[in-house]
Amino acid sequence: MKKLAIGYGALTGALLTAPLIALLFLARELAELPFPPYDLFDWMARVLPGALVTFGIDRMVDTLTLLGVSVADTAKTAEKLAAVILMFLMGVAGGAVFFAVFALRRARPDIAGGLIAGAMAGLPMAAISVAIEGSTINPLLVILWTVAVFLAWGWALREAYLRVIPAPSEHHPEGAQPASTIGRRQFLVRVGTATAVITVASTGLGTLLAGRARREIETAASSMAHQTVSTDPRLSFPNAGDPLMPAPGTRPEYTPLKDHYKVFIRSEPTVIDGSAWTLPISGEVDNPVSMTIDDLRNNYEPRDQFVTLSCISGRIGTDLISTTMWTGAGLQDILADVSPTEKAQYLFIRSGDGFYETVDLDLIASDSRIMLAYAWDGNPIPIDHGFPLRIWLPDRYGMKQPKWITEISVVEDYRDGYWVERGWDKVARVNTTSVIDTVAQDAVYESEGRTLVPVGGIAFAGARGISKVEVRVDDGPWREARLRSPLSETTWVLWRYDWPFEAGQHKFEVRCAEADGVPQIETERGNRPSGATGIHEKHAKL
Ligand SMILES: Nc1nc2c(c(=O)[nH]1)N[C@H]1C(S)=C(S)[C@@H](COP(=O)(O)O)O[C@H]1N2
Ligand SMILES: [Mo]
Repeated sequence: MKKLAIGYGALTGALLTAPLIALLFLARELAELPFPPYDLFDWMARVLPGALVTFGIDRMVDTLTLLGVSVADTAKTAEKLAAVILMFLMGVAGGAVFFAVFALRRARPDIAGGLIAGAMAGLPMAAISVAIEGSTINPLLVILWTVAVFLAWGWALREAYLRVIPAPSEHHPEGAQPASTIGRRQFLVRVGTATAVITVASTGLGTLLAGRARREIETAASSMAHQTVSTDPRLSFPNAGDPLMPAPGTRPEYTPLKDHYKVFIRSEPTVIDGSAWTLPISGEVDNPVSMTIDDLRNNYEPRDQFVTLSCISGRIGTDLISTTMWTGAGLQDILADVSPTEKAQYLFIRSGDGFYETVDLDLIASDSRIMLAYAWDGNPIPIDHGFPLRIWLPDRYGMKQPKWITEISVVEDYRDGYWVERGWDKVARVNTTSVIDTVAQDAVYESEGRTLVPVGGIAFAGARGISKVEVRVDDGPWREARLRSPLSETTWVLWRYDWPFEAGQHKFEVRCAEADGVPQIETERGNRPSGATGIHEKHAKL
């Protein structure tokens, strides 16, 4: 009977947890309530050791890459699926444990038993949601809703137990059919049907509503757009006159916004209502302020900058690198207005998703390009990329550059940022890297009696510029590639090398040097803690 009870408990857990998750999803889309599966998953990612989380992410990226799917598009989907499955399995386990406990004790659970089980799940879950959602949702609402929902789950678990597990008096000698078998079967079929209906209906309705809040904010943001940048950056590329055409198959020099890579710590991007948002800058300052997005736009000379941003977790040849035009207010100008005190040493920046970083005031003083950016590609920064405000630091990996900024404190003491606390580099200066995008076998052409294959890609050295790119085929001599002038001194450089065609299987390698001649590090090194180094290679059969 005990084994049977565990089995029925697991089944009941499954039948109750599926509609629970679906209802939580619907509630989130209807009323912007928290979605515990994501919160639990995000919380685990936050509290587990950084090395373990990175390991997990890397294995997932490897798997996705092996499956041949785009990491950028699929990683978050896989993560969300994992979050939902995790909560479902916890519900299955919870049901099994509940049934096992009472079957072992040969006790009938009373209402309190069910509610206690619900509270044991609901209270920690509520605490986790409050911790993760931070100030974005009213904590009292989060607690009430989460606890209520899980209490209902516990209550239903107990009701199911009473119907599924026969009372001890009904026990029959081995082999005899318990009288309740038929009733139990009918009950489970009924619960199963109700489960299916609720799960499908809630998921369907939730999907229909999905992204409602987000769309409202997007509409509001785009109505601000006309105040942003006057010219379309794509109409005025500064290097438009450069005659060097990239090899066919080279990535776009200016990344279409929808293709810009995305990295964020939570399962979903953080949605901030730009019209209600203000940025407090306080702490070690003589003149604390609170700025609206219009203050930042109107009171400071807008700075446009073509920027290549990259992620420290990318391996050699990664997709986690993109280029667009950033517009914002110079941080030196803003600091001049708030006037830091003698003691001030750092900015401590907090974000709406719980992310944080420290920026050295000396760094800001040394580089007038550092800005608080409110526009990308001439429009308000997209929600996924940090609407309404993010910082830009030239020459640093993305991990040092908070999106969705909600608060800036000027402080005396240094504090490690979110990823630094999890074992990544304190400075996170971009490693110089070069990548082969294409060996354009379909674009082979004749020139001066020779057959040439265009080979091309990018090279990037943060804000240090690129002076040279070299290509080597089959371990032969390094040959210099031609460089296209970049969009700015802080973007990648497109290069091209036309290789004399030889049929067969070949290995192509690339390396580069910074503007002052410092070569890229050729030694192969993994991404953690300071970003990957090594030579990118591509194999092609011609
Ligand atoms: N608030 C916040 N800012 C953040 C992050 C984040 O998770 N939360 N991720 C950082 C990392 S690791 C990178 S690589 C860049 C990515 O910016 P993007 O998604 O706009 O490309 O944002 C950085 N800023
Ligand atoms: Mo990153």
